[in-house]
Amino acid sequence: MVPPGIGRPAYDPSTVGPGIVHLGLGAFVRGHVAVYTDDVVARRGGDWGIVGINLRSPDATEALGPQDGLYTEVTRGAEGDDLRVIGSLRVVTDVPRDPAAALARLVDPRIRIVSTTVTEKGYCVSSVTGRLDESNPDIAADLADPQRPRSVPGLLVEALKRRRAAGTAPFTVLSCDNLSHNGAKAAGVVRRFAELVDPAFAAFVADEVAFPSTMVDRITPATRDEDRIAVARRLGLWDAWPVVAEPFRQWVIEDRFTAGRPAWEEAGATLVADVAPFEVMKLRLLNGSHSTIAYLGVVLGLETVFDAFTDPDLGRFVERLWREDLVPTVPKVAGIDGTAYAAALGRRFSNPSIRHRTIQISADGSQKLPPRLLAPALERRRAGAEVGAIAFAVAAWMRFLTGTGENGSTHDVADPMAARLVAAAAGLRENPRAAAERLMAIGEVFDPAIAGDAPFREAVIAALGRIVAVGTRRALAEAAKG
Ligand code: CS2
Repeated sequence: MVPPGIGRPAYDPSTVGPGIVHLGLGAFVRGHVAVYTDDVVARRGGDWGIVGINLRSPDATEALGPQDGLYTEVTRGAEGDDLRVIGSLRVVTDVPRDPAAALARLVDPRIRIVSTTVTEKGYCVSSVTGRLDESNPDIAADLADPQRPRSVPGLLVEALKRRRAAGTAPFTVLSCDNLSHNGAKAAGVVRRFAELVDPAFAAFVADEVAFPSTMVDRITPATRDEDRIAVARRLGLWDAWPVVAEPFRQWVIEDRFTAGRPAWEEAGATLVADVAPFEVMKLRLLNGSHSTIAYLGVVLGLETVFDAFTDPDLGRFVERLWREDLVPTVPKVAGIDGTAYAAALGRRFSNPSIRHRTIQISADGSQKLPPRLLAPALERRRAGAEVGAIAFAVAAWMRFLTGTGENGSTHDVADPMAARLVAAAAGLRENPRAAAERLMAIGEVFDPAIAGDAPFREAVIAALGRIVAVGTRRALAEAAKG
């Protein structure tokens, strides 16, 4: 029994059939796609239940399986928590435990959409070629044994093939990851994988499978034990995996679905013909400043985004980064106002109750830097502008790669390329220029067009030199002034 004051599904979840498979069942999707879907099913009904599949870990199955997929969404504003039980997640499973069952879910004819939050690395794209990375161990394994896939492209292609063989229409692939042109990226890797296993089938994928792009946004930190305890107190029962998120949420979706979709617009989503301008705005202004806050925050011992953004030097530096280097790259099209968006971000980052840890956001910098900070740097340089703030942020990432903070603390460098990055950053204190040059020579992170731009290179080298010479705190205070 859900106590009064706590929201619950306005429908009987057990009667909702599956319509969506979601790959990558972390915190984010449960605070976003599943909430929008819960709203729509409550208003309109419809068999749009979500089957959540994790690709790597069985944690979600263990936590949510015994509670029939039900979990608590905690909307955490500055004034307190609003709790609501979400009913749209109907089934939870994972690939490691039962790969055949996961595949069977994707082949189920009732499934009309496969959405993903598999992070940047889940796409297995080579950042050098921009295409499917055939040397990625998961891709190589799936190419050798396509019927027992474990990568995202491998799973999608095998499922689509089996559907076609059974005369079932293909699902729409809905990427919800923080990548620029996420639909096109998903399409690229799936089509290439199909071409490698069966060229005739690749033509079918190209003609018949839709890959709309989306921009997703809601700050959703990893759930902590304190959150579980707070929820248990209010709910009167133990929820093994509630999700905590900020009040703000946004979803902009390209309206190209071949087999129908929930009326997500009724839950506040915006359906558009072209997501790209929204994606650019969000990836650069939100995620670009997030990464900056993360690297500076970890090095300076600032635990959360709130701690970091309300630090006067860091907050001021982020305002400069937005104003000088990032807002000018946001397209000026209808419905988009970079300055207003940045101002709203300032308020979101100042929510004291959201404990979003800088170390969490610091993960996977090699994947995150290119779309968030290096792409806008290149655009600005091509326009003849200086990019001093971005260069300082990039230097902060380099400083972070040393694995030690300013106060002698140590931290993890979590990154698929960690070994290479850490090796390139070795000796950074003795010779910052050489370390910056070694790092900028890594083509998987730095497009040669930006790494080869002398003013950008020199700005990064100078920023790192200053960080090493006077310490991150003083260098940041200087950089904040511009
Ligand atoms: C963050 C994002 O971890 C990160 O890299 O920048 O998860 C961010 O919180 C979301 O994109 C907000 O919508």
